[in-house]
Amino acid sequence: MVHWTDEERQAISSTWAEINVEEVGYQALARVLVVYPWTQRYFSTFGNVSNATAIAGNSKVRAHGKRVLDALGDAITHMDNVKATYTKLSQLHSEKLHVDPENFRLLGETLIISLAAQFGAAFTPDIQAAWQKLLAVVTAALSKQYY
Ligand code: HEG
Repeated sequence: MVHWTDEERQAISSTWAEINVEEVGYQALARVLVVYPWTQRYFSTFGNVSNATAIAGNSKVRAHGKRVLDALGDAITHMDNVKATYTKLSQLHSEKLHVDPENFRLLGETLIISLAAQFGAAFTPDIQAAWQKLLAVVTAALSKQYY
């Protein structure tokens, strides 16, 4: 089982308390779509996501960014049990959505960049380390039901 120190729990909960999940979710997802353009193909039902301007005006991207961050909130609520929390979500991404699990890691990286952009110097190396660890746990849990 993953061990979390009090400092790590505090770093994550204090950051989480200060973010707007819709805005940060949108920022992270928009960066994935622009920086790693092959991810656009998973969102063919969302209409035009082919460039930064189209993505900025796409309400489905915004809604989905919020949904992803709400799911991340479930992981934060269940930090000691992320694998079980994500069993169904992992199955969905594997069996129905056929999302290559490498993309979970990429979204984690763009989320880190979105947090750094919001918090600036307050996003210290220690706080980043706690978030990198959480996102590694999330990525592993979302990848668990792939075979
Ligand atoms: Mg996924 C649906 C969470 C990364 C592509 N994603 C969903 C849903 C959730 C979710 C909660 C809705 C599930 C449902 O309908 O019951 N996604 C989620 C998390 C993360 C993630 C927590 C990573 C931290 N997803 C992710 C990535 C891609 C992707 C990296 C592709 C590059 N997700 C994807 C697609 C859908 C979902 C295509 C279906 C969207 C739709 O049709 O509405």
